[in-house]
Amino acid sequence: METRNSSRYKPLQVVLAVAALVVATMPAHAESGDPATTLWYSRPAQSWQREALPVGNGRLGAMIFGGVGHERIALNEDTVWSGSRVNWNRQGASKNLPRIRELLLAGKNAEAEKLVNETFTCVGGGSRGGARGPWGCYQELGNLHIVWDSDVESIQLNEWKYKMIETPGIDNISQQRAESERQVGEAVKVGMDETGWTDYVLDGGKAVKGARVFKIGDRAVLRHHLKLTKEQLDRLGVLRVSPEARNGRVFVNGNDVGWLAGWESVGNEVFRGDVSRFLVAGENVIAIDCMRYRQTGQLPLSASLDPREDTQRYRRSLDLRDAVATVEYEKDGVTYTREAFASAPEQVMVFRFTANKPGKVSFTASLDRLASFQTQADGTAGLLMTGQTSSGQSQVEGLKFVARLRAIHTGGKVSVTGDKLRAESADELVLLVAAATDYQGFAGRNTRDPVAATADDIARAAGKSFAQLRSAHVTEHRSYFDRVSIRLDDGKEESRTAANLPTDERLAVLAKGESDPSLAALYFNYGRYLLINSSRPGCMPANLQGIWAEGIQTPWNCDYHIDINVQMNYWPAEVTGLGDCHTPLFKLIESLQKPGAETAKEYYNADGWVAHVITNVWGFTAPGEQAGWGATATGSPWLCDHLWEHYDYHRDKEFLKWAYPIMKGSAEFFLDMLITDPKTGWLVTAPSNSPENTFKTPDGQVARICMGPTMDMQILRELFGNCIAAAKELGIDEDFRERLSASRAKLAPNQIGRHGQIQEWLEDYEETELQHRHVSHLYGLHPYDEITPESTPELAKAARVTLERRSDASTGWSMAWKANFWTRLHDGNRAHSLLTMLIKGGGRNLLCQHAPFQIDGNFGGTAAIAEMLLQSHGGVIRLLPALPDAWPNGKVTGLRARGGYEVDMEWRDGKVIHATVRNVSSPDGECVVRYGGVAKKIAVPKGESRVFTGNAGAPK
Ligand code: FUC
Repeated sequence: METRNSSRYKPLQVVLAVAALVVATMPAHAESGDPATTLWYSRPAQSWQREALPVGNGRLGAMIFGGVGHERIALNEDTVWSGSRVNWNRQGASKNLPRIRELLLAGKNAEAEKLVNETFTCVGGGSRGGARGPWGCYQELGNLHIVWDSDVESIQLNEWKYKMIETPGIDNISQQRAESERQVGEAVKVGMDETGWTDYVLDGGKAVKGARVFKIGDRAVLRHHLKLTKEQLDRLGVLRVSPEARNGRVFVNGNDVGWLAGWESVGNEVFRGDVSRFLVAGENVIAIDCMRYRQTGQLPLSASLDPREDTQRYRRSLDLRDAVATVEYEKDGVTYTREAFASAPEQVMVFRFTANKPGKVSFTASLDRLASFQTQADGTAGLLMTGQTSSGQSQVEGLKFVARLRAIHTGGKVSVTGDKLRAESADELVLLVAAATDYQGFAGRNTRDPVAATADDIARAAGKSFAQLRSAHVTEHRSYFDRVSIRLDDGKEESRTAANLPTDERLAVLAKGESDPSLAALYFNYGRYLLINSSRPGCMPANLQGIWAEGIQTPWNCDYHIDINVQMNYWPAEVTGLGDCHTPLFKLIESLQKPGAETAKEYYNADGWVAHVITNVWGFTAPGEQAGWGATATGSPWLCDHLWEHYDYHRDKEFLKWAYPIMKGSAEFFLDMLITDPKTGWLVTAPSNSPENTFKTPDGQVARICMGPTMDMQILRELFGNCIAAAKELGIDEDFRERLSASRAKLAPNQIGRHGQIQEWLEDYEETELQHRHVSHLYGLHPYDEITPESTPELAKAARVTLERRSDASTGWSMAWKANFWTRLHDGNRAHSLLTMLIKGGGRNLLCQHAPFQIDGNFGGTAAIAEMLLQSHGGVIRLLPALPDAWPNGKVTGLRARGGYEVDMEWRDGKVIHATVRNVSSPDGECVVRYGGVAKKIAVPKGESRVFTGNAGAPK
């Protein structure tokens, strides 16, 4: 095979030139925007995770709410982490390994689990310490608040009364719940008797009377009586509750007006909504049903009734091709427009505020954060926010972060007093925000002086006009986004009508069971958009929320879970032509080798390197803190599969030369770690888990620790196979290849259990939770391809049984994985049904809700859509392998196939009418294309294409 030593990607200039041409010639979108590339709404967002719209440039991110009187822009930078490096390895853990294995071989799983818990987990608390410990947590950078001038004063809601909701004497959980609900239902009613309630008085956000610490799980109802005059009623109407509330609901005069969200509310404003239609002149009762959800603390600490935000023609949108979020509305005869984007060329976020009449932009801007920050003036037109996260260790400095804001105005004036920036009567105001930290690691910016770096960023960007900044940004973004296009259509008038509705209304149409194929196209495009903007080359890999996170203690620390989640993030990368956005993950994998080699020695006395279930930006590779889930050691080989996949799509030997030693190190570890099960003679991993799942042994033990779970064996067959193929490609390591082949043949095989299912464990244990979200034992069906309907029909049938038994409904990412499984079984309708459940279960902003927001489901859903249209595993390019009936017509361009090909396709009435296979980088150009049950071998020289028309089985 030919060796390419040129860069793996097209020269950027060429891409940019092409993209610029496209920008210039594209027709303008209609009012509602292109339904496959526009998210839009007719009201502001209330919830960060379910409604706000994300913009990003791979490193910097913002969530746009579009509030009229108060715009909160939640800011992120991809290295804002707490924690620090420590040694999490348990010294000498390997001396316990023989005993753990002995117990497992003797079938004493529960005892083995106990011993693993005592002697074979990480030290230092692992991820449990979260934001406060050395493990750390990816956190918000802060918030940019824009409070527009108003001549109406807010009313602070300070005088509350509360009552605890308690259910003494009831120990049945569902009865407890029903009783709590009953009490809450009573307590929020307008005329109820408040005798015996405790006064709870606030002043400036602090409790001055009735202060009390509420424990996790404590539930209380708070009530506030508010007298409003007719005049006040005309001018006030937005209720705000912040920042300490947790799970619960808000009631106005007995009407349920919305939720106080759970995870997302780790301190930020948690409720903001126009409640004017529920208010009356005279006495009003505002009630909050509030439960402390994840942290002990106070009840809501600040609430106000703010000016009404009556507008006409309000529109909040995100254009995925431009990567620009826009807010537009009319107020008192003036049309206001805001635009927001995060520029990769300039490394700043850009926010522009303007109106169609001069002198209308007047507001106060501020930068804040939930904790650990100071904001000060930065010259006469800027603010500087600095701070430090907690390192989790007393002698170690936390990471320093900086956000710097600069205002550039046209007309009017700008001034700064203290930590506030005022814009008065400007025609237009552009806010530039730069941010950086001093994180030094495997990726990210790696600057030691974030104060200086942000000053440089701002100075550079401030030298350009808004139009220049915007057009450079759009061109650069499109150089990624326009690599692929998609159109899905069912030819129905109703679908076209639905497609032109605001995005939240399209979701409602979907929930009614009606169709809107272009919503799936939008979801697909959104997945590409999110990947481009959370994982550009050189940036940190996309974490559990990409780069978007709110709060200090974020869900699961917003880290990298390597037993499905971070891998799923990258499933769409190669097939949608975003192989370069895959590279941040490779940097993470590369960085795990060194700590992973120490872990391999300390726990297994093994060569090579290993990482288990979770990792962070501090090089964590030890087992997790609990035996029940922390012992899976195949996180690292699963990661290594991504290295091979990247090679397989591009056939770039330079990349393989770089990646192979990493893969080899992972294989070396398992050659040492595997043991022989004397009962069968098979090689198995021990100890391990089938990710996060529990079983029951025939003698009644409930355990999670086991040997040789099916997933491990599948991953190792894949790793060893890939290493053999890679070493062959590179013409090296013949002896090692032989060792791998010999061991590979002895790995415990896939087995079919007593229900006809793919067995999840080495033994046919009973599952304690049949519908568990992880379906790890189908790894061999997807992403690996050792189970296919064509090559292993019996196993494929068993995989079907497994999926039926697991059932469809689950958490976000789990449904996304199931959609992918069904595509590999060529059941497009079932995949479509799962995809629909996934989309419906997401937020109004289409962000996948685990819940809470977890981005893996977006990426998994995007990959599933690609797999419905094109598959290329096992050396065969399959056109429309799992097309659902719901998408009879469509067109896709730019999808990538393994081997180095790019495919465009158009289909009508479920049949391909036109397809092009281009050889982008295959050295030999020989490929097999399969469509409609017919496989053809064709030759496509490098740089050329083959076109298929009519029945695509017959190349022209
Ligand atoms: C794994 C999953 C959970 C969640 C977490 C981030 O532990 O089992 O469902 O997605 O990762």
